[in-house]
Amino acid sequence: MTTPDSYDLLFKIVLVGDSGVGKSNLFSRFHKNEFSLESGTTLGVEFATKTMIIENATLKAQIWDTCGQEQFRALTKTYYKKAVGALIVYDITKKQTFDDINKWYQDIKENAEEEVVLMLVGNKADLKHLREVETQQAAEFAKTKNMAFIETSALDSTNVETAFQLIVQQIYTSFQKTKNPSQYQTKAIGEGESIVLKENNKTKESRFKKLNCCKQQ
Ligand SMILES: Nc1nc2c(ncn2[C@@H]2O[C@H](COP(=O)(O)OP(=O)(O)O)[C@@H](O)[C@H]2O)c(=O)[nH]1
Ligand SMILES: [Mg+2]
Repeated sequence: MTTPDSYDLLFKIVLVGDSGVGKSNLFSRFHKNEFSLESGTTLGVEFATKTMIIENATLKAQIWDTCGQEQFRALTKTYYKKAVGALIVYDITKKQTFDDINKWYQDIKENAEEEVVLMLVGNKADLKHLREVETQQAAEFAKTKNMAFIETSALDSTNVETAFQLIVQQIYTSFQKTKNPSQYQTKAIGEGESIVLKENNKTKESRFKKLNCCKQQ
């Protein structure tokens, strides 16, 4: 019998991007279907995990959110360590956050696993009347960097589940082709230290670990 804890592979995926683009809301929309109008709230959570079944394999996505330290461009090495996927998020209503994608891209390339799968995410797609970054422009940019691209809204839920599903699918495809499977051995991260805070229908597969990601390295 399959329990929430039995899985074939665990993939660490990090959220990066400028402060205020909606990373924490994408995170909470994904793992507990919640949205908050408050900005910059620290949830006291370092990562959440969710189990997905893709091509008969039970995959566990371990999604990491920052705790605001991206304001200082100070994401720690621990944050990127062993990440095999990254969602680089910008705000479609703020051109600057799109221009800053390059620096996040560099950061990931320098600190995450070599074959990290990247996805460019244009969030706040519900705010169409305030749009500053055209879909076409972002799609073309993503192509030049070999990244998938999607527009989301954490507010109305558009494409949030899809974004996470697509990246997990891509990581799995990449895993199946890799000559270096050891980089996917993320089972050790946090395992045994996690505690289940809630166990209801919505969150029964989400597990949380006590916050310590803001510690300076
Ligand atoms: N309209 C709209 N607002 C959003 C969306 N996602 C986040 N926000 C708002 O943007 C602000 C910053 O969100 P937050 O998740 O804290 O951003 P973070 O700093 O990247 O983690 C908050 O006021 C959110 O309510 C979205 O998809 N649509
Ligand atoms: Mg945040």
